[in-house]
Amino acid sequence: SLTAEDKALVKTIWGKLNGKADAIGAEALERMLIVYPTTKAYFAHWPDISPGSESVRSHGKTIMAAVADAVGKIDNLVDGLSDLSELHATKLRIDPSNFEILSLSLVMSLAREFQSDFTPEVHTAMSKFFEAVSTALTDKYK
Ligand code: ZNH
Repeated sequence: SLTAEDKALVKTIWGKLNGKADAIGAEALERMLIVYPTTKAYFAHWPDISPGSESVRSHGKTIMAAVADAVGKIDNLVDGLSDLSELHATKLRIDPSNFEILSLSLVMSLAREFQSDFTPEVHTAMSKFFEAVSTALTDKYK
């Protein structure tokens, strides 16, 4: 699980995003939809699912706002994300294996943004954080 050092690194990286969060969220979403095409089925109701589309950019922003919120709740993710878990489990019915896929895409996009600042320690902290977020999001699945 996340150590105090991991949590500090996650908060530091998030603090350095400086307005780039939305673009990184959109890129991660584009990567997910292209690299793991089965994920496209969940977004079939969007008018345009292609990279750079309004839907993709807007949802990238939504995801990153939720992740920012999760950073603030890093000490209690299961309780903090319970409504979002409920939504994904019952209304959206997202197969939980997809959380890992989006996490990988987010780590990839963050690594591209941070380049040499994305050290193995930061990589570890971010991976563990997204794993904890994913675990919290699956909490309401029965
Ligand atoms: Zn999800 C939605 C978050 C993952 C799919 N999402 C959503 C939202 C949010 C989120 C915030 C909104 C809600 C409302 O509106 O209320 N997600 C999230 C997060 C994550 C996720 C944080 C992790 C990290 N998702 C996911 C995945 C998938 C999904 C993996 C698949 C693949 N979501 C989804 C959908 C939706 C959502 C489909 C809806 C959208 C629309 O419709 O537009």
